[in-house]
Amino acid sequence: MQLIDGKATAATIKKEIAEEVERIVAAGGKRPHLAAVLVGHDGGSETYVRNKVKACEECGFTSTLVRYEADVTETELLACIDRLNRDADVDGFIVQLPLPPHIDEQRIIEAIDYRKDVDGFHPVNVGRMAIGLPCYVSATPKGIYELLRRYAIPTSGKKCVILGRSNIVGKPMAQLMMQKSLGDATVTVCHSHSTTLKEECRTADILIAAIGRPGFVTADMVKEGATVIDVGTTRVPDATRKSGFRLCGDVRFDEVNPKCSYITPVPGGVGPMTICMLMLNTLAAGKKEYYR
Ligand code: L34
Repeated sequence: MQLIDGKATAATIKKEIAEEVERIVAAGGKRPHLAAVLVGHDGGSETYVRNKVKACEECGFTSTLVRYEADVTETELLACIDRLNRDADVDGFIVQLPLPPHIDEQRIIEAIDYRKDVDGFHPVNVGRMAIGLPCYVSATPKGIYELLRRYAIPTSGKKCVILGRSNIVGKPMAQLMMQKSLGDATVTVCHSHSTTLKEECRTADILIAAIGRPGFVTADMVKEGATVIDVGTTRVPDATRKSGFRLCGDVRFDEVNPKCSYITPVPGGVGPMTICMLMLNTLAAGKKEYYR
């Protein structure tokens, strides 16, 4: 059981990005600029956005953080998106999810200019990715794909089981893993209505857990020698910690670890790669790699 070190891999990639940015700037080009919109004070979102701003600094990007209280109106938020869409200095931006329940998330996502949608959540990017055209690919699936590639874990012809069908992880992950010349895997997606979930998991060469249920994947669900990717980062109350909580993955690491050939830890696995892939998408936005 080799540990897949997402934190170290992300650090390597951020260094590569920083070097490219300095080359671009030295040649008279523009420093990439990422803006992030954060609504309210959700603990997880605060941490993730803080890490994104910090990653921008490490990569040599310009960053802007736009903050709103949780009672911001949808109209105000749409006006903010309109400003960012038209701001020529901003190459890409994200609106951190989840949003408060009175705001229509899908409406917000569709208001973002798809050419600046470095999260890859806009239907244009989702659709282009589904048919294999150049586009922004959402950061978590892209980060997982990159980890598999950098650890030389074969995917072609392998059985890949994905737990969860969310728009930001499960669905795009399935697309990448089945895509010709990318994953080339045989993909099964299981979710809350699946009746043979455990049996499916046991057949997986690559098991990707993205359901947000701490400790859901137990040793009896994992095939000997499988690769296990844990996307879960649920905050579980823990009185022994200074913060009052600990991060808990979807996989019972201690019992699953001995069975598999590769496994990602939580924290330090998929999370840092998510942020790093957002940086890669922002670099592409700065270079106008996909869209003019
Ligand atoms: N718009 N909303 C938008 N884009 C995204 O890409 C996200 N996501 C998900 C939630 N909402 C979003 C993130 O940024 C999840 N996510 C995310 C990003 C980073 C980390 C986890 C989730 C992360 O850095 N995890 C660290 C631990 C951080 C901590 O201490 O809590 C890790 O090592 O797993």
